[in-house]
Amino acid sequence: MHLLKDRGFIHRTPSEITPPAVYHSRREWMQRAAALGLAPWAASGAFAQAGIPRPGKLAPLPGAKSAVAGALVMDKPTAYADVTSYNNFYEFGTDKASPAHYAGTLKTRPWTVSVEGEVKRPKVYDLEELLKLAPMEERIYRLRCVEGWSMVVPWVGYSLAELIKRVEPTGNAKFVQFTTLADKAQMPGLRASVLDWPYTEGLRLDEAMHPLALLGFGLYGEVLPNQNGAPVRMVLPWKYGFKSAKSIVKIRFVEKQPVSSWERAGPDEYGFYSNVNPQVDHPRWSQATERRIGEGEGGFSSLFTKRRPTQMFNGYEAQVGQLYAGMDLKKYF
Ligand SMILES: Nc1nc2c(c(=O)[nH]1)N[C@H]1C(S)=C(S)[C@@H](COP(=O)(O)O)O[C@H]1N2
Ligand SMILES: [Mo]
Repeated sequence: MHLLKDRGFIHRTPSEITPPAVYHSRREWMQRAAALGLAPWAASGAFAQAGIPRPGKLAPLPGAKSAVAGALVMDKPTAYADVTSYNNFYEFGTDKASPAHYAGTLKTRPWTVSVEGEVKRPKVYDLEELLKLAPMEERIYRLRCVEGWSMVVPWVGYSLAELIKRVEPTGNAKFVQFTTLADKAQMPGLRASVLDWPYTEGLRLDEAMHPLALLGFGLYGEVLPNQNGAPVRMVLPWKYGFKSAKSIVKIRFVEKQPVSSWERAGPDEYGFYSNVNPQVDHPRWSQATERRIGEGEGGFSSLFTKRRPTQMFNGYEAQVGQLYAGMDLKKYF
């Protein structure tokens, strides 16, 4: 913790985090869905088919329903308004509302992602090429933030494995490192030294190859809003949210386990694996339960809504548990 404190910043304890406003749009949406006889947790694609429009704020990016095991959870999706206004994207400030306010300055075209390191076919991909690389799928994932809140988001993208297969990792590639854009002209949050910029994250190669590891380009049937990591980000539903780097410009294959930004800032608090685990608490708070954003209509959500139990690997144990067979998860947290 020492290090984060030295930087004049400390990750707030969950009780200090402001709850998001409760939006009427969600209630209306649920009512319309009910009137149409749709299950409330139906995917946004199903809503579109039933004539309920996508948010209509950004360019459409449809995805076919994913056939990947575990890719479509049955939980109700969190309202678009909440998903796009309650964000962690420290490059645009540390308050939950800052990314929605300030990420308008992010320029997402032209955009390239350099795929490099221990691969036979390194390549600087243009975004347009990445968009066409594999068929877009809709995936409804739970997102569990290390701070103790969660959301359910209908993402659009394809498995990162699709890209990895094409660049052909060498025998030396054991880990993958992701790097976010760091441009002071576009990102006002870089003036604060909360983290070492650029934001970096890492995965073991077999984790990165898992079909649930998503390269995300959109949500709710549209391209990603800037505050959610436009134009391309990672989405790792079984890990704490900070593992899913936003606005990625580099994917590097390496032999040694990379040190991620959060791990460097607070090694006792943020481990390399950071798999969601209700039995391994954060040193300063329990991880046993979580608050689902948008739950508890009526404005009393933070204080009086029952927290829900957090699930092992965020509920994806059947799909990803084997990746960690035999590992001491208290040690490799
Ligand atoms: N580059 C970058 N990526 C980031 C973050 C960040 O601050 N910078 N925050 C992480 C955290 S803590 C979470 S919980 C998720 C939030 O994603 P969302 O805003 O789309 O819900 O993004 C992750 N990716
Ligand atoms: Mo987070």
